[in-house]
Parts: sequence; C-alpha cells; structure tokens
Amino acid sequence: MTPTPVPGAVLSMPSASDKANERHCFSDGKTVQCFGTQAEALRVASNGRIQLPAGQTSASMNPAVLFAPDTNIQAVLWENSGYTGSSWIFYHTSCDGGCENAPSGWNDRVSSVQTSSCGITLYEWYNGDKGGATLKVNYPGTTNVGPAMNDQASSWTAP
Ligand SMILES: [Ca+2]
Repeated sequence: MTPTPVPGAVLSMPSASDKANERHCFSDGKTVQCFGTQAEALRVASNGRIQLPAGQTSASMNPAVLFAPDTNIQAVLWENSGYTGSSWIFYHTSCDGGCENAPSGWNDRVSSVQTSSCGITLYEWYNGDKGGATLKVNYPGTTNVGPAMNDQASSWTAP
C-alpha cells in the first residue's frame, strides 16, 4: 500500500519502517557483520574507538576522528545521497589500493561516500579498473556520487 502523502510533510524523510530496515555492515576480510544502527557497526569496526549515541551516524562526525588511523576505517558508503539509508563501512588498514568487491546486497547501490584522506575510487565493475566507469572521491567525501556512478559501483579501492 502506498502511504498517502501528508500536506507539508517532507517526503524524503525516512519513515520509521525505513529506519527499521537499515543495515550497517562491514567485513574484516573474512566475516561480514551487520547491525541495526550505524553507531553499533562503527563501535565494533573501530574496536571501540568510535562511540556514538545510537541515533547518530558518521554523517555528523568530524572526519578526522572518523578516519583516524587507528579506526581502520577507510570509507563509509551510503545507500542514499546525503549520507543516509543503510551503510557499508570499508574496513581496511591502509591506503594500499586494496580492492573490495561489493558484498551481497551492495552491488549497484552506493549513492554517497565519506572517505579518509587517502580517498576512495569507485568502479562500475567488480575487481577494480576493468574498463567500466570510475570515480575518484577525495576527502572528506561527496553527498552525491553523480548520475554516472549513482547505483553503479561494484567495487572500490583506497585510494
Ligand atoms: Ca542508492
């Protein structure tokens, strides 16, 4: 059923059910871990170095703190523009160009990206630069990856 719009309501605001369906995940290279709040995902991914109240996200964090070297977080990839919706945390220990393929549920989905000072490159195809479109995003990120890369990224590297 389509909800009836309320006059004057901001239609882009996530509803309670959208919030309930959000997933915030990362992989340590072996296991994917997902959480219902990004605060919890960031706490686990950073081994306790990032402590946010449950309702807050990396969108409101100082990027210098979010991407401090000891957090091992290279980027936060968001489902929607403006750093909203579900998020995938690119957990990686250095800016060595290491490539991560989009995990299950994340292919062709990323719309905005926060990145550490090493930057992140998004690729249209799996396994990095295989000839599809690419987009380099510089620190501290972009609230909209633009029409050419929106919902297109299938892998990413730092930088
Ligand atoms: Ca998207």
